[in-house]
Amino acid sequence: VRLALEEAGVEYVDVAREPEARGGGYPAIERVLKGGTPRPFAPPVLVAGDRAIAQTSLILQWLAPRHGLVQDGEAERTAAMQHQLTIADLVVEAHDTHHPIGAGKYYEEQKEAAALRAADFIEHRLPKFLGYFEAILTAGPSGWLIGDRLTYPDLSLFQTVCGLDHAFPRAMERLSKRIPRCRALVDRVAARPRIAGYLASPRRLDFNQQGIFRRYPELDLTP
Ligand SMILES: N[C@@H](CCC(=O)N[C@@H](CS)C(=O)NCC(=O)O)C(=O)O
Repeated sequence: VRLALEEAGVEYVDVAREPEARGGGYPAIERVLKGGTPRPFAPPVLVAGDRAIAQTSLILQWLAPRHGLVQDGEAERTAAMQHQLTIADLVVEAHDTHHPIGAGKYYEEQKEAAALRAADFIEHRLPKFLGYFEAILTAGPSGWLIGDRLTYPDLSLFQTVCGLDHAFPRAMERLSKRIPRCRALVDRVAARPRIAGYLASPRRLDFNQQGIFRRYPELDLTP
């Protein structure tokens, strides 16, 4: 969501990262989660005017036509949402490598299952998902997922590949030669002037051990 706002050059306030004294932080998240119709289940939530929209894919679908991040045609918009939802599936599976039993339990309570799940993810699911996007990029001449310019699922694929590089550096290194077009897309997104400025700024959050893409070396390929 941040990448879409940054690429579009939209001003926004990342309320969770504002100090509580300025109306931000956890109380601000709680306020947003209690408001809205329907009430959101979980962050992220985009508040725009009197609207509060939850679910990453829906937020992106709502933002994209307003900020030139998707083409006008129905076929292109459907393709964008299809790619976005496939990326969302991949993100859930990446998360489940470290939390295969319960999202509410600590990683340390599910390490054995996590090792099995991560091994299967690395051997089968990761190459299948990224191989799929590689094939989509190979089928078109532009190097973007849809048509001849960047759309919001390109940003999401960028974020996901960066996250996977962080979480599974050895597995991603091994896979890299089989996904040159995904790699080129990542470089191309990172070089967009607004995105480059964002990535170099304090607004960009580092990957960390509380997020979706966590680095547990024991879950990566053995060296
Ligand atoms: N499918 C949702 C997932 C949202 C999500 O998992 N949010 C996390 C924080 S980033 C959360 O607070 N989850 C609470 C929960 O699942 O109980 C999306 O893409 O926005």
